[in-house]
Amino acid sequence: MTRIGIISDIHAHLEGLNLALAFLEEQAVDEIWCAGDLVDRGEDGNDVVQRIRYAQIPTVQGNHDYTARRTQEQFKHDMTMMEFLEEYPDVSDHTKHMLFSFELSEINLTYLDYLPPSLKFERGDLVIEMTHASTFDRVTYIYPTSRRDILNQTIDSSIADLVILGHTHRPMKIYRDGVLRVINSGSVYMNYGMPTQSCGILTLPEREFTVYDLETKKAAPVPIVQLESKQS
Ligand SMILES: [Mn+2]
Repeated sequence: MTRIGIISDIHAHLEGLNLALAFLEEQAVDEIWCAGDLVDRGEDGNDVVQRIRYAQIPTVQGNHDYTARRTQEQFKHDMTMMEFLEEYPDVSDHTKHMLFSFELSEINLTYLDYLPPSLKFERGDLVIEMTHASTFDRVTYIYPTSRRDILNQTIDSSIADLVILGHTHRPMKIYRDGVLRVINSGSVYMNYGMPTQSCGILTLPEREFTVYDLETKKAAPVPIVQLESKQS
């Protein structure tokens, strides 16, 4: 039996990342994988990227990781922003941190640039694909409430037996014909809904997936979708 800790959407919040890593260490998982979006929104972009780098956690490139270098370059040349800061030097620390949160070191930017959009793992007889948004593009949000054909497309666009997604900040489990096919562990820093902070543990070869509330350290109920193969 292998237990894999799944984390996602850290968005420059070191506290959330540390909480998740401490919890998964406590749970003695065999591996930890990350479904992307290490940066933007929070203040700890450099610390988060460095922690993931040093721990050598297999990570895919989220949309925020993909645009990090461009965002930073644009900001440097954004005269309105620079003038704004000159004009209002006493802007709150929080706002300043938000504006400067994408000041990432060159080595961290390079790390983000070279993250793969998708990773495939083989564990026993199972192939598992991890990607940030969807299996067919890099932007679409896959929700439990998404149209059924979109959910089916998510499964059929991958050769994998099981797909791991992030991006929505909403944990979910999608089954087709009673078999677990798509999972999302939610965000370690802020979910839209309950639990507010979460990570997951995937157990193989059983294909069991449990989402944990990082505040209570307890298993959390998550939306489940049951699909049926199309009748031919
Ligand atoms: Mn995202």
